[in-house]
Amino acid sequence: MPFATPTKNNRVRHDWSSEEVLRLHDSPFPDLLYQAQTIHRQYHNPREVQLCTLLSIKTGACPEDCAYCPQSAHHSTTVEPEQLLDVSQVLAAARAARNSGSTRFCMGAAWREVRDGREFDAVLEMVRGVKSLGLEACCTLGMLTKEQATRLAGAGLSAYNHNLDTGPKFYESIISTRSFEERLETLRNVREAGITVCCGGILGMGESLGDRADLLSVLAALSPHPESVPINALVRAEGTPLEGLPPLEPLSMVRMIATARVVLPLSRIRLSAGRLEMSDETQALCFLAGANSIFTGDKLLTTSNPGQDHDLALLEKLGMSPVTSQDQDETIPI
Ligand code: SAM
Ligand code: DTB
Ligand code: SF4
Repeated sequence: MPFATPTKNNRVRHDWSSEEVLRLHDSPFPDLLYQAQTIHRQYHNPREVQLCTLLSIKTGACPEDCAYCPQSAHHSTTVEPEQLLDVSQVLAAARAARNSGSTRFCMGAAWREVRDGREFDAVLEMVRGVKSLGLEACCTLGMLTKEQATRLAGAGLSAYNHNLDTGPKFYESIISTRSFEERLETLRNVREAGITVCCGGILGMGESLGDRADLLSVLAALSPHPESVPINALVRAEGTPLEGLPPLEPLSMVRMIATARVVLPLSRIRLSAGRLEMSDETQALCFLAGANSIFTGDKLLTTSNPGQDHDLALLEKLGMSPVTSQDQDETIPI
């Protein structure tokens, strides 16, 4: 198989067609992995993994109807809704995350969008506090206006997570209350405010391989590329419409990560939700394919995650290590 070209004139590409991405994705596994590894080693240290810690700062009762999400008020799940946490509670969790080796702390709220007022002011305070601990601060709060993005940037926010989740054609079968175009609009607001972009998707929701290729093609068209790209395996949460779907075939996660690595050569690819159901061997293959970030800690937002001890032991077994210093939060050139 001829090598796909991730760069042209040394610049990352923004013109990946979905067909081209799909061809790459479906190429023989040894060729795909070789190509992904070659690119990974060109732009990243293959032995390093970024550790990020998540905290749900406002849980449940979300007005959106995302079919995968245990926090949607449209589904009857085991998640108990909670008010916004206090700044002090959040900062205590951030300090603990830092002390156990995380370099990025990500705060998630089950909101459709940010509303100005007391709660947003508290979130800005959390961002300032997390930064002052020497951590990268990330938020995922739903839709943002340009002004809100600017205020978050002013508080020192390093990154904003806002996932496209899947390709534009499949999107409408998963979420009806917010559109793909609205997601892109928030991503533009984040970028214009000078905050780095964290944007990815979920595998295993019943999408086709073409939908996965569509997602990567849309991500590649963003300029600059998102600095972080979380690839989640669906956590089949009880009470959600997707709870009965079959588990994701492990090698399809490896293929998606390898394809993302080639198409988005400079981005950090995060092996995100779903690791609890993944063997160490699958995770090792994901690292070989170019994943260089994970969420650590016992909990994601509302569901379980492998414990930090297990993750550190796995990295050690593989001769790999956590990133120790902060990234420079650099924006990807072009
Ligand atoms: N409400 C905000 C939003 O949707 O942007 C922020 C929080 S939301 C929980 C963040 C992301 O978590 C979603 O975009 C989705 O990609 C991911 N997510 C939620 N539930 C999931 C699940 N059951 N399995 C995998 N990923 C999930
Ligand atoms: C992302 O892509 N995955 C994280 C983070 N960004 C916010 C969230 C995963 C959530 C999994 C389901 C839960 O724990 O509620
Ligand atoms: Fe709400 Fe975000 Fe969950 Fe959708 S993914 S229901 S917007 S918390």
